[in-house]
Amino acid sequence: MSNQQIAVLGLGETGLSCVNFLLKQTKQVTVFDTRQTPPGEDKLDSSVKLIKGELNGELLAKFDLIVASPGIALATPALQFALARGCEIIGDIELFARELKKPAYAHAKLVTISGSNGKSTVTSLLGEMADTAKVKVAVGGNIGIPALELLSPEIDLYILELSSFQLETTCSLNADIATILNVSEDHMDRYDSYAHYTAAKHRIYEQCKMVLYNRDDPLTYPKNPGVNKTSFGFDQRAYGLLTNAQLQICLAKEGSALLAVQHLKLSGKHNWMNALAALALGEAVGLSETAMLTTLQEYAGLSHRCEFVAEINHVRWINDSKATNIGATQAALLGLSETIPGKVHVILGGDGKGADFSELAAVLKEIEGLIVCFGADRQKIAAQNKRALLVENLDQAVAKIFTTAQAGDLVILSPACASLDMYKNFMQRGDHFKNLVKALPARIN
Ligand code: UMA
Ligand code: ADP
Repeated sequence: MSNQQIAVLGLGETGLSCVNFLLKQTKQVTVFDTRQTPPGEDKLDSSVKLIKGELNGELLAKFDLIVASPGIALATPALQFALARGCEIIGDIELFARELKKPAYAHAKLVTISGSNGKSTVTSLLGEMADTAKVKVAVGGNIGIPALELLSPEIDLYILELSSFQLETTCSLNADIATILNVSEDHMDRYDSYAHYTAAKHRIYEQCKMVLYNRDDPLTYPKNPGVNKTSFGFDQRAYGLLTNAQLQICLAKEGSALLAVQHLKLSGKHNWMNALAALALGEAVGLSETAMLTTLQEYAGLSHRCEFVAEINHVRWINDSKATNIGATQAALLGLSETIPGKVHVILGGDGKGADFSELAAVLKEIEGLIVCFGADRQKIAAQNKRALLVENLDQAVAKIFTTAQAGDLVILSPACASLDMYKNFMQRGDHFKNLVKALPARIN
Protein backbone atom coordinates (compact mmCIF):
# COMPACT_ATOMS: atom_id res chain seq x y z
CA MET A 1 0.00 0.00 0.00
CA SER A 2 2.93 2.35 0.67
CA ASN A 3 3.62 2.70 -3.09
CA GLN A 4 0.00 3.01 -4.14
CA GLN A 5 -1.79 6.21 -5.14
CA ILE A 6 -4.99 6.09 -3.13
CA ALA A 7 -8.21 8.08 -3.63
CA VAL A 8 -10.66 8.39 -0.74
CA LEU A 9 -14.15 9.30 -1.94
CA GLY A 10 -16.28 11.22 0.52
CA LEU A 11 -15.18 13.24 3.52
CA GLY A 12 -17.86 12.35 6.02
CA GLU A 13 -17.15 10.27 9.11
CA THR A 14 -16.10 7.24 7.07
CA GLY A 15 -13.88 9.15 4.65
CA LEU A 16 -12.07 10.87 7.50
CA SER A 17 -11.49 7.56 9.32
CA CYS A 18 -10.08 6.08 6.10
CA VAL A 19 -7.71 9.01 5.57
CA ASN A 20 -6.44 8.80 9.16
CA PHE A 21 -5.93 5.04 8.82
CA LEU A 22 -4.19 5.28 5.43
CA LEU A 23 -1.88 8.11 6.49
CA LYS A 24 -0.20 5.67 8.91
CA GLN A 25 0.95 3.69 5.87
CA THR A 26 1.34 6.13 2.98
CA LYS A 27 1.44 9.84 2.17
CA GLN A 28 -0.13 9.38 -1.25
CA VAL A 29 -3.76 9.96 -0.35
CA THR A 30 -6.12 12.30 -2.23
CA VAL A 31 -9.67 12.99 -1.09
CA PHE A 32 -12.65 13.70 -3.35
CA ASP A 33 -16.02 15.00 -2.25
CA THR A 34 -18.88 16.22 -4.41
CA ARG A 35 -19.94 18.75 -1.78
CA GLN A 36 -18.57 22.30 -1.55
CA THR A 37 -18.27 22.07 2.24
CA PRO A 38 -17.74 18.41 3.17
CA PRO A 39 -18.28 17.80 6.90
CA GLY A 40 -14.76 16.48 7.64
CA GLU A 41 -12.88 19.34 5.94
CA ASP A 42 -11.79 21.13 9.10
CA LYS A 43 -10.40 17.89 10.58
CA LEU A 44 -8.47 16.82 7.47
CA ASP A 45 -4.67 16.59 7.80
CA SER A 46 -3.21 19.63 6.00
CA SER A 47 -0.88 17.40 3.93
CA VAL A 48 -3.84 15.76 2.17
CA LYS A 49 -5.16 17.18 -1.11
CA LEU A 50 -8.95 17.65 -1.24
CA ILE A 51 -10.70 17.88 -4.62
CA LYS A 52 -14.29 19.11 -4.51
CA GLY A 53 -17.04 18.85 -7.09
CA GLU A 54 -18.44 16.22 -9.43
CA LEU A 55 -16.46 12.96 -9.56
CA ASN A 56 -14.39 12.56 -12.72
CA GLY A 57 -13.92 8.98 -13.96
CA GLU A 58 -10.80 9.76 -16.03
CA LEU A 59 -9.11 11.26 -12.99
CA LEU A 60 -10.17 8.46 -10.63
CA ALA A 61 -8.93 5.82 -13.06
CA LYS A 62 -5.38 7.12 -12.50
CA PHE A 63 -5.41 5.84 -8.89
CA ASP A 64 -4.29 2.34 -7.89
CA LEU A 65 -6.91 2.03 -5.16
CA ILE A 66 -10.19 3.85 -4.54
CA VAL A 67 -11.74 3.80 -1.09
CA ALA A 68 -15.38 4.85 -1.43
CA SER A 69 -17.63 6.05 1.41
CA PRO A 70 -20.97 4.27 1.86
CA GLY A 71 -22.86 7.39 0.77
CA ILE A 72 -21.37 7.06 -2.74
CA ALA A 73 -22.98 4.25 -4.75
CA LEU A 74 -20.76 1.86 -6.68
CA ALA A 75 -23.15 2.42 -9.59
CA THR A 76 -22.04 6.10 -9.88
CA PRO A 77 -20.85 6.52 -13.50
CA ALA A 78 -17.40 7.82 -12.52
CA LEU A 79 -16.83 4.74 -10.32
CA GLN A 80 -18.08 2.42 -13.05
CA PHE A 81 -15.66 4.10 -15.46
CA ALA A 82 -12.72 3.58 -13.06
CA LEU A 83 -13.79 -0.04 -12.45
CA ALA A 84 -13.88 -0.71 -16.19
CA ARG A 85 -10.33 0.65 -16.40
CA GLY A 86 -9.23 -1.97 -13.83
CA CYS A 87 -9.18 0.17 -10.66
CA GLU A 88 -9.80 -1.61 -7.37
CA ILE A 89 -12.68 -0.03 -5.42
CA ILE A 90 -13.20 -0.94 -1.78
CA GLY A 91 -14.77 0.63 1.32
CA ASP A 92 -13.75 1.20 4.92
CA ILE A 93 -15.09 -2.21 6.01
CA GLU A 94 -12.82 -3.94 3.50
CA LEU A 95 -9.83 -1.98 4.86
CA PHE A 96 -10.91 -3.10 8.35
CA ALA A 97 -11.28 -6.74 7.25
CA ARG A 98 -7.80 -6.79 5.69
CA GLU A 99 -6.22 -5.19 8.77
CA LEU A 100 -7.94 -7.68 11.09
CA LYS A 101 -6.16 -10.54 9.29
CA LYS A 102 -2.79 -9.25 10.60
CA PRO A 103 -1.15 -11.22 13.47
CA ALA A 104 -1.74 -8.41 16.01
CA TYR A 105 -5.48 -9.13 15.77
CA ALA A 106 -5.35 -12.93 15.46
CA HIS A 107 -6.98 -13.41 18.90
CA ALA A 108 -9.97 -11.17 18.12
CA LYS A 109 -13.43 -12.41 17.18
CA LEU A 110 -15.78 -10.63 14.79
CA VAL A 111 -19.58 -10.53 14.63
CA THR A 112 -21.24 -8.81 11.65
CA ILE A 113 -24.90 -7.78 11.65
CA SER A 114 -27.04 -6.64 8.75
CA GLY A 115 -30.75 -6.61 7.87
CA SER A 116 -33.33 -4.04 6.93
CA ASN A 117 -34.44 -3.48 10.52
CA GLY A 118 -33.18 -4.25 14.02
CA LYS A 119 -29.46 -3.93 13.23
CA SER A 120 -28.71 -1.20 15.75
CA THR A 121 -30.85 -2.81 18.43
CA VAL A 122 -29.14 -6.20 18.07
CA THR A 123 -25.68 -4.64 17.71
CA SER A 124 -25.97 -2.53 20.84
CA LEU A 125 -27.71 -5.31 22.81
CA LEU A 126 -24.91 -7.75 21.95
CA GLY A 127 -22.36 -5.09 22.91
CA GLU A 128 -24.06 -4.75 26.32
CA MET A 129 -24.06 -8.54 26.71
CA ALA A 130 -20.31 -8.63 26.02
CA ASP A 131 -19.77 -5.83 28.57
CA THR A 132 -21.73 -7.75 31.18
CA ALA A 133 -19.63 -10.83 30.37
CA LYS A 134 -16.52 -8.64 30.91
CA VAL A 135 -15.25 -9.17 27.37
CA LYS A 136 -13.16 -6.35 25.85
CA VAL A 137 -15.55 -5.35 23.10
CA ALA A 138 -15.70 -2.64 20.43
CA VAL A 139 -19.01 -1.80 18.74
CA GLY A 140 -19.35 0.26 15.55
CA GLY A 141 -19.92 0.41 11.81
CA ASN A 142 -23.21 1.77 10.48
CA ILE A 143 -24.42 2.28 14.06
CA GLY A 144 -22.02 5.24 14.41
CA ILE A 145 -18.29 4.87 15.08
CA PRO A 146 -16.49 4.02 11.80
CA ALA A 147 -15.04 0.49 11.95
CA LEU A 148 -11.42 1.59 11.43
CA GLU A 149 -11.57 3.73 14.58
CA LEU A 150 -12.31 0.63 16.65
CA LEU A 151 -9.11 -1.23 15.79
CA SER A 152 -6.86 -1.93 18.77
CA PRO A 153 -4.82 -5.02 19.71
CA GLU A 154 -6.48 -4.79 23.16
CA ILE A 155 -9.93 -5.66 21.80
CA ASP A 156 -11.10 -9.29 21.96
CA LEU A 157 -14.47 -8.91 20.22
CA TYR A 158 -15.60 -6.60 17.41
CA ILE A 159 -19.30 -6.19 16.73
CA LEU A 160 -20.07 -4.43 13.45
CA GLU A 161 -23.42 -3.22 12.17
CA LEU A 162 -23.17 -3.24 8.37
CA SER A 163 -25.44 -1.54 5.85
CA SER A 164 -26.01 -2.73 2.31
CA PHE A 165 -24.06 0.37 1.24
CA GLN A 166 -21.00 -0.78 3.19
CA LEU A 167 -21.32 -4.37 2.01
CA GLU A 168 -21.27 -3.31 -1.68
CA THR A 169 -17.54 -2.61 -1.40
CA THR A 170 -16.56 -5.43 0.98
CA CYS A 171 -15.29 -8.90 0.05
CA SER A 172 -12.81 -10.17 2.69
CA LEU A 173 -14.83 -10.26 5.90
CA ASN A 174 -14.15 -13.50 7.72
CA ALA A 175 -16.61 -13.07 10.57
CA ASP A 176 -16.96 -15.72 13.25
CA ILE A 177 -20.69 -15.28 12.77
CA ALA A 178 -22.66 -13.10 10.35
CA THR A 179 -26.38 -12.43 10.27
CA ILE A 180 -29.05 -10.87 8.06
CA LEU A 181 -31.87 -10.27 10.55
CA ASN A 182 -34.59 -9.67 7.95
CA VAL A 183 -35.03 -8.20 4.49
CA SER A 184 -37.78 -5.76 3.50
CA GLU A 185 -37.79 -3.03 0.90
CA ASP A 186 -35.53 -0.05 1.63
CA HIS A 187 -33.21 2.36 -0.21
CA MET A 188 -35.06 1.92 -3.49
CA ASP A 189 -33.66 5.29 -4.55
CA ARG A 190 -30.18 3.72 -4.53
CA TYR A 191 -30.83 0.25 -5.99
CA ASP A 192 -32.34 -0.54 -9.37
CA SER A 193 -34.27 -3.50 -7.91
CA TYR A 194 -35.21 -5.23 -4.66
CA ALA A 195 -33.08 -8.20 -5.82
CA HIS A 196 -30.06 -5.91 -6.15
CA TYR A 197 -30.58 -4.59 -2.58
CA THR A 198 -30.98 -8.15 -1.22
CA ALA A 199 -27.84 -9.30 -3.07
CA ALA A 200 -25.83 -6.48 -1.44
CA LYS A 201 -26.96 -7.72 2.00
CA HIS A 202 -25.99 -11.32 1.17
CA ARG A 203 -22.38 -10.31 0.70
CA ILE A 204 -22.15 -10.41 4.52
CA TYR A 205 -22.30 -14.23 4.42
CA GLU A 206 -19.34 -14.58 2.06
CA GLN A 207 -16.40 -16.19 3.81
CA CYS A 208 -17.99 -16.15 7.29
CA LYS A 209 -17.43 -19.12 9.60
CA MET A 210 -21.09 -19.35 10.62
CA VAL A 211 -24.38 -17.87 9.38
CA LEU A 212 -27.32 -16.87 11.59
CA TYR A 213 -30.51 -16.56 9.54
CA ASN A 214 -34.17 -15.79 10.27
CA ARG A 215 -36.33 -18.91 9.79
CA ASP A 216 -39.39 -16.75 9.11
CA ASP A 217 -37.74 -14.74 6.33
CA PRO A 218 -36.52 -16.79 3.35
CA LEU A 219 -34.68 -13.76 1.94
CA THR A 220 -32.18 -14.18 4.81
CA TYR A 221 -31.42 -17.86 4.08
CA PRO A 222 -27.79 -18.45 3.03
CA LYS A 223 -27.41 -19.44 -0.60
CA ASN A 224 -24.44 -21.73 0.06
CA PRO A 225 -26.00 -25.01 1.34
CA GLY A 226 -22.70 -26.22 2.84
CA VAL A 227 -22.21 -23.28 5.20
CA ASN A 228 -22.22 -23.85 8.97
CA LYS A 229 -25.47 -22.25 10.16
CA THR A 230 -27.96 -21.68 12.93
CA SER A 231 -31.27 -19.77 13.00
CA PHE A 232 -33.87 -17.88 15.01
CA GLY A 233 -37.63 -17.62 14.54
CA PHE A 234 -41.07 -17.89 16.09
CA ASP A 235 -41.21 -21.72 16.27
CA GLN A 236 -39.33 -23.88 18.77
CA ARG A 237 -36.34 -24.97 16.69
CA ALA A 238 -32.75 -23.71 17.35
CA TYR A 239 -33.32 -20.21 18.86
CA GLY A 240 -37.07 -19.80 19.08
CA LEU A 241 -40.13 -19.36 21.29
CA LEU A 242 -42.14 -21.78 23.42
CA THR A 243 -45.03 -21.54 25.86
CA ASN A 244 -44.14 -22.97 29.28
CA ALA A 245 -46.34 -24.77 31.84
CA GLN A 246 -47.36 -21.40 33.34
CA LEU A 247 -48.53 -20.37 29.83
CA GLN A 248 -45.77 -17.77 29.55
CA ILE A 249 -44.13 -17.18 26.17
CA CYS A 250 -40.39 -17.80 26.57
CA LEU A 251 -37.22 -17.25 24.59
CA ALA A 252 -35.82 -20.75 24.10
CA LYS A 253 -32.87 -22.70 22.77
CA GLU A 254 -33.42 -26.14 21.21
CA GLY A 255 -36.80 -26.39 22.93
CA SER A 256 -35.55 -25.41 26.43
CA ALA A 257 -36.89 -22.19 27.95
CA LEU A 258 -34.30 -19.49 28.72
CA LEU A 259 -36.36 -16.45 29.76
CA ALA A 260 -40.04 -15.47 29.76
CA VAL A 261 -40.57 -12.52 27.39
CA GLN A 262 -42.45 -10.68 30.14
CA HIS A 263 -39.03 -10.11 31.75
CA LEU A 264 -37.70 -8.23 28.72
CA LYS A 265 -37.63 -4.44 28.97
CA LEU A 266 -37.87 -4.22 25.16
CA SER A 267 -41.43 -4.16 23.87
CA GLY A 268 -42.99 -5.58 20.71
CA LYS A 269 -42.77 -9.05 19.17
CA HIS A 270 -40.06 -7.90 16.74
CA ASN A 271 -37.85 -7.37 19.77
CA TRP A 272 -38.34 -11.02 20.83
CA MET A 273 -36.66 -11.87 17.53
CA ASN A 274 -33.91 -9.32 18.18
CA ALA A 275 -33.30 -10.87 21.61
CA LEU A 276 -33.07 -14.37 20.11
CA ALA A 277 -30.65 -13.16 17.44
CA ALA A 278 -28.41 -11.54 20.06
CA LEU A 279 -28.44 -14.75 22.14
CA ALA A 280 -27.43 -16.85 19.12
CA LEU A 281 -24.67 -14.43 18.10
CA GLY A 282 -23.37 -14.23 21.66
CA GLU A 283 -23.26 -18.00 22.04
CA ALA A 284 -21.26 -18.31 18.81
CA VAL A 285 -18.52 -16.07 20.20
CA GLY A 286 -18.52 -17.68 23.65
CA LEU A 287 -20.43 -15.14 25.80
CA SER A 288 -21.77 -16.64 29.02
CA GLU A 289 -25.48 -17.42 28.90
CA THR A 290 -25.96 -16.01 32.41
CA ALA A 291 -24.45 -12.67 31.37
CA MET A 292 -26.63 -12.55 28.26
CA LEU A 293 -29.84 -13.31 30.15
CA THR A 294 -29.00 -10.72 32.80
CA THR A 295 -28.50 -8.10 30.09
CA LEU A 296 -31.78 -8.99 28.40
CA GLN A 297 -33.63 -8.14 31.59
CA GLU A 298 -31.91 -4.74 31.87
CA TYR A 299 -31.56 -3.53 28.28
CA ALA A 300 -34.22 -0.88 27.61
CA GLY A 301 -33.41 -0.27 23.92
CA LEU A 302 -32.09 2.69 21.96
CA SER A 303 -33.83 6.05 21.66
CA HIS A 304 -36.18 6.57 18.68
CA ARG A 305 -37.04 2.84 18.34
CA CYS A 306 -40.54 2.25 19.79
CA GLU A 307 -39.39 4.55 22.62
CA PHE A 308 -41.92 5.38 25.33
CA VAL A 309 -42.18 9.19 25.63
CA ALA A 310 -45.02 9.95 28.03
CA GLU A 311 -48.48 8.97 29.22
CA ILE A 312 -50.80 11.97 29.11
CA ASN A 313 -54.46 11.69 30.08
CA HIS A 314 -53.97 7.89 29.97
CA VAL A 315 -52.81 8.06 26.34
CA ARG A 316 -49.37 6.53 25.67
CA TRP A 317 -47.10 8.41 23.22
CA ILE A 318 -44.34 6.42 21.45
CA ASN A 319 -41.43 7.75 19.39
CA ASP A 320 -40.41 5.35 16.59
CA SER A 321 -38.68 7.95 14.41
CA LYS A 322 -36.07 5.35 13.36
CA ALA A 323 -38.81 3.53 11.43
CA THR A 324 -37.45 4.79 8.11
CA ASN A 325 -38.94 2.02 5.96
CA ILE A 326 -42.22 0.15 5.61
CA GLY A 327 -41.01 -3.03 7.36
CA ALA A 328 -40.14 -1.16 10.56
CA THR A 329 -43.53 0.59 10.67
CA GLN A 330 -45.37 -2.69 10.04
CA ALA A 331 -43.44 -4.33 12.90
CA ALA A 332 -44.25 -1.47 15.28
CA LEU A 333 -47.95 -1.34 14.44
CA LEU A 334 -48.40 -5.12 14.59
CA GLY A 335 -46.22 -5.55 17.68
CA LEU A 336 -47.72 -2.77 19.81
CA SER A 337 -51.41 -2.75 18.89
CA GLU A 338 -52.11 -5.93 20.89
CA THR A 339 -50.62 -4.41 24.03
CA ILE A 340 -53.23 -1.66 24.58
CA PRO A 341 -56.97 -1.59 25.32
CA GLY A 342 -57.77 1.39 23.07
CA LYS A 343 -57.05 2.56 19.54
CA VAL A 344 -53.72 3.16 17.82
CA HIS A 345 -53.14 6.57 16.17
CA VAL A 346 -50.18 6.75 13.81
CA ILE A 347 -48.11 9.58 12.29
CA LEU A 348 -46.39 8.73 9.00
CA GLY A 349 -44.42 10.52 6.31
CA GLY A 350 -41.18 12.06 5.13
CA ASP A 351 -38.89 10.98 2.28
CA GLY A 352 -40.05 7.56 1.09
CA LYS A 353 -36.78 6.78 -0.75
CA GLY A 354 -38.73 5.47 -3.75
CA ALA A 355 -40.70 2.87 -1.75
CA ASP A 356 -43.94 1.29 -2.97
CA PHE A 357 -46.32 2.26 -0.15
CA SER A 358 -49.08 -0.14 -1.24
CA GLU A 359 -47.47 -2.64 1.15
CA LEU A 360 -48.65 -0.44 4.04
CA ALA A 361 -52.32 -0.69 3.07
CA ALA A 362 -52.99 -3.97 4.93
CA VAL A 363 -51.60 -2.83 8.26
CA LEU A 364 -53.24 0.62 7.99
CA LYS A 365 -56.60 -1.10 7.47
CA GLU A 366 -56.28 -2.49 11.01
CA ILE A 367 -55.71 0.96 12.54
CA GLU A 368 -58.86 2.23 14.24
CA GLY A 369 -57.46 5.60 15.32
CA LEU A 370 -56.24 8.54 13.23
CA ILE A 371 -53.76 8.04 10.38
CA VAL A 372 -51.98 11.36 9.95
CA CYS A 373 -49.48 11.98 7.11
CA PHE A 374 -46.91 14.77 6.80
CA GLY A 375 -43.71 15.44 4.84
CA ALA A 376 -42.67 15.11 1.18
CA ASP A 377 -44.36 11.78 0.45
CA ARG A 378 -47.50 12.34 2.56
CA GLN A 379 -49.83 12.08 -0.43
CA LYS A 380 -48.41 8.74 -1.57
CA ILE A 381 -48.91 7.30 1.92
CA ALA A 382 -52.35 8.83 2.41
CA ALA A 383 -53.42 7.20 -0.87
CA GLN A 384 -53.20 3.82 0.92
CA ASN A 385 -56.11 4.52 3.27
CA LYS A 386 -59.32 6.49 2.75
CA ARG A 387 -59.37 7.77 6.34
CA ALA A 388 -55.84 9.22 6.21
CA LEU A 389 -55.45 12.93 6.99
CA LEU A 390 -52.88 15.28 5.50
CA VAL A 391 -51.08 17.88 7.63
CA GLU A 392 -48.18 20.26 6.94
CA ASN A 393 -45.87 19.25 9.77
CA LEU A 394 -45.35 17.26 12.96
CA ASP A 395 -46.72 20.07 15.13
CA GLN A 396 -50.08 19.86 13.36
CA ALA A 397 -50.04 16.05 13.50
CA VAL A 398 -49.48 15.98 17.26
CA ALA A 399 -52.05 18.71 17.89
CA LYS A 400 -54.68 16.93 15.76
CA ILE A 401 -54.24 13.60 17.53
CA PHE A 402 -54.12 15.23 20.96
CA THR A 403 -57.63 16.57 20.53
CA THR A 404 -58.97 13.15 19.42
CA ALA A 405 -57.17 10.45 21.44
CA GLN A 406 -59.08 8.86 24.34
CA ALA A 407 -57.85 7.17 27.53
CA GLY A 408 -56.36 3.76 26.70
CA ASP A 409 -55.17 4.82 23.23
CA LEU A 410 -51.62 4.79 21.92
CA VAL A 411 -50.05 7.38 19.60
CA ILE A 412 -46.97 6.46 17.63
CA LEU A 413 -44.67 8.40 15.31
CA SER A 414 -43.55 5.58 13.01
CA PRO A 415 -42.96 7.40 9.70
CA ALA A 416 -41.96 4.56 7.29
CA CYS A 417 -39.79 7.25 5.68
CA ALA A 418 -36.41 8.93 6.02
CA SER A 419 -36.46 12.33 7.72
CA LEU A 420 -34.16 14.22 5.36
CA ASP A 421 -36.94 16.20 3.63
CA MET A 422 -37.56 18.19 6.83
CA TYR A 423 -34.87 17.28 9.37
CA LYS A 424 -31.10 16.76 9.67
CA ASN A 425 -31.66 13.12 10.65
CA PHE A 426 -34.13 10.75 12.35
CA MET A 427 -32.83 11.80 15.78
CA GLN A 428 -33.75 15.43 15.20
CA ARG A 429 -37.23 14.34 13.99
CA GLY A 430 -37.70 12.13 17.06
CA ASP A 431 -36.49 14.85 19.43
CA HIS A 432 -38.93 17.33 17.84
CA PHE A 433 -41.76 14.85 18.40
CA LYS A 434 -40.72 14.22 22.00
CA ASN A 435 -40.57 17.96 22.72
CA LEU A 436 -44.04 18.46 21.22
CA VAL A 437 -45.44 15.61 23.32
CA LYS A 438 -43.79 16.79 26.51
CA ALA A 439 -45.34 20.24 25.98
CA LEU A 440 -48.86 18.79 25.65
CA PRO A 441 -50.11 18.89 29.25
CA ALA A 442 -49.42 22.62 29.30
CA ARG A 443 -51.85 23.01 26.40
CA ILE A 444 -54.68 21.42 28.41
CA ASN A 445 -54.70 24.35 30.79
N1 UMA B 1 -22.18 12.56 0.04
C1 UMA B 1 -22.12 13.43 -1.02
N2 UMA B 1 -20.94 13.55 -1.68
C2 UMA B 1 -19.83 12.86 -1.34
C3 UMA B 1 -19.91 11.98 -0.25
C4 UMA B 1 -21.10 11.84 0.42
O1 UMA B 1 -23.09 14.07 -1.36
O2 UMA B 1 -18.79 13.04 -2.01
C5 UMA B 1 -23.45 12.41 0.76
C6 UMA B 1 -24.04 10.99 0.70
O3 UMA B 1 -24.83 10.80 -0.42
C7 UMA B 1 -24.80 10.91 2.01
C8 UMA B 1 -24.01 11.82 2.95
O4 UMA B 1 -23.19 12.60 2.13
O5 UMA B 1 -26.10 11.44 1.88
C9 UMA B 1 -23.18 11.04 3.94
O6 UMA B 1 -22.42 10.06 3.24
P1 UMA B 1 -21.04 9.51 3.81
O7 UMA B 1 -20.70 8.30 3.06
O8 UMA B 1 -20.02 10.61 3.89
O9 UMA B 1 -21.49 9.14 5.29
P2 UMA B 1 -20.62 9.07 6.64
O10 UMA B 1 -20.65 10.37 7.35
O11 UMA B 1 -19.30 8.48 6.35
O12 UMA B 1 -21.54 8.06 7.47
C10 UMA B 1 -21.51 6.69 7.07
C11 UMA B 1 -22.92 6.15 7.10
N3 UMA B 1 -23.77 6.95 6.19
C12 UMA B 1 -24.29 6.42 5.08
O13 UMA B 1 -24.16 5.27 4.78
C13 UMA B 1 -25.08 7.35 4.21
C14 UMA B 1 -23.47 6.22 8.52
O14 UMA B 1 -24.72 5.56 8.55
C15 UMA B 1 -22.54 5.48 9.47
O15 UMA B 1 -22.99 5.66 10.80
C16 UMA B 1 -21.13 6.04 9.33
O16 UMA B 1 -20.70 5.95 7.96
C17 UMA B 1 -20.11 5.26 10.17
O17 UMA B 1 -19.93 3.95 9.70
C18 UMA B 1 -25.88 6.42 8.60
C19 UMA B 1 -26.93 5.94 7.64
O18 UMA B 1 -27.87 6.69 7.37
C20 UMA B 1 -26.47 6.38 10.02
N4 UMA B 1 -26.85 4.72 7.11
C21 UMA B 1 -27.87 4.17 6.22
C22 UMA B 1 -29.01 3.54 7.03
O19 UMA B 1 -28.79 3.15 8.19
O20 UMA B 1 -30.12 3.41 6.46
C23 UMA B 1 -27.25 3.07 5.36
P1 ADP C 1 -31.67 -0.55 11.97
O1 ADP C 1 -30.35 -0.26 12.58
O2 ADP C 1 -31.65 -1.79 11.12
O3 ADP C 1 -32.30 0.60 11.30
P2 ADP C 1 -32.99 -0.32 14.57
O4 ADP C 1 -32.72 -1.27 15.66
O5 ADP C 1 -32.38 1.02 14.66
O6 ADP C 1 -32.62 -1.01 13.18
O7 ADP C 1 -34.57 -0.15 14.41
C1 ADP C 1 -35.08 0.58 13.30
C2 ADP C 1 -36.57 0.49 13.25
O8 ADP C 1 -36.96 -0.87 13.01
C3 ADP C 1 -37.28 0.91 14.52
O9 ADP C 1 -38.45 1.56 14.11
C4 ADP C 1 -37.59 -0.39 15.23
O10 ADP C 1 -38.74 -0.30 16.02
C5 ADP C 1 -37.80 -1.36 14.04
N1 ADP C 1 -37.32 -2.72 14.32
C6 ADP C 1 -36.40 -3.11 15.22
N2 ADP C 1 -36.20 -4.44 15.15
C7 ADP C 1 -37.01 -4.91 14.15
C8 ADP C 1 -37.25 -6.20 13.60
N3 ADP C 1 -36.60 -7.28 14.06
N4 ADP C 1 -38.15 -6.29 12.60
C9 ADP C 1 -38.80 -5.20 12.13
N5 ADP C 1 -38.62 -3.95 12.63
C10 ADP C 1 -37.74 -3.80 13.63
